[in-house]
Amino acid sequence: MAPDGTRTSPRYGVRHVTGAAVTVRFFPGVPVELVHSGKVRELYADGDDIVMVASDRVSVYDVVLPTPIPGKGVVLTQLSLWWFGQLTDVIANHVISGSDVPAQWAGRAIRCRRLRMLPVECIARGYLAGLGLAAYNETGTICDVRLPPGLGEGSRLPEPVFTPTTKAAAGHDEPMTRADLAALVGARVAAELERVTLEVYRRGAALAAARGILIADTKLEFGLAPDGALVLADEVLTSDSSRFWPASQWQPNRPQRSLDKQFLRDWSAGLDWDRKPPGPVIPSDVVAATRARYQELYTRLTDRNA
Ligand code: Q0Z
Repeated sequence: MAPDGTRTSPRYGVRHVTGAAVTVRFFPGVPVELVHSGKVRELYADGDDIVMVASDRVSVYDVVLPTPIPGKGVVLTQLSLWWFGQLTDVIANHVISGSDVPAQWAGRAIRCRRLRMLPVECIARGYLAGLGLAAYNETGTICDVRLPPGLGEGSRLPEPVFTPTTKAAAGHDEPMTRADLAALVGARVAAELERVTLEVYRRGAALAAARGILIADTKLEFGLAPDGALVLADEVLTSDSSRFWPASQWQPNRPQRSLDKQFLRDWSAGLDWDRKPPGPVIPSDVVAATRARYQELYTRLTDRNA
């Protein structure tokens, strides 16, 4: 604690001081406490802020592979920051800083406002794939929206649709109806989530389409600020939250080629692997090709060098 008793910023020093209590919460090299570890990212608490850190880990068929893709964490973090910046007129976001982060995570961490997260994944779909395709094939609908008959894998939808799902602590996320969503977050917030999710998707998809990239779908997460305002959180329009397809290769009624992971999928499909953990070690040529695809995605979307 400083001699005058003021609170020290809990950034990268040694102590976190609140009033008279001194909480030593740092250990060398990792100045913040881990609060959540995901498949490819970690979430840390730093005082009142949270720091989201993207690793270079990659998953195929939902299995994290033992070999990292160097640069993936930086590219996806920079892409997410860029999208947040493109979307500020649509919705406020949780970003405090992409640079005020511990040095060992430079480029792949974002300091964020800690929000009260809404327990829902807000998905917008412009094309049929994944769980949206499965729901359509079973019922002709997705989240109580009836779709025209005759659509197939990869089909473009007449209009983008909002398909929220529950965030299951364990197991698979379940589709929700609009009534489910309203019961969970209230009618006003539910309507706002739908409007903003579709607007983010439309803006992203239009921008990407002008650069030869189709965004099939995207998953957003939102939180509430202390004043009740809805805030866009987590990551935005990255390849870990969205399906990116090269427009030049799009053809309905078949699985689409993924802009970034196709090398990994093609390579792993040729292995004698049951798609269960542990995943196979990735050979260096496949690492290099995958890395180049992530960089190409970033450069094509943002016009910046990766
Ligand atoms: C994000 C997640 C990750 C694992 C919680 N601004 C925020 N305030 C409070 N909580 C979150 C956020 Cl973004 C929050 N997640 C998702 C991110 C690793 C899980 F990096 N969970």
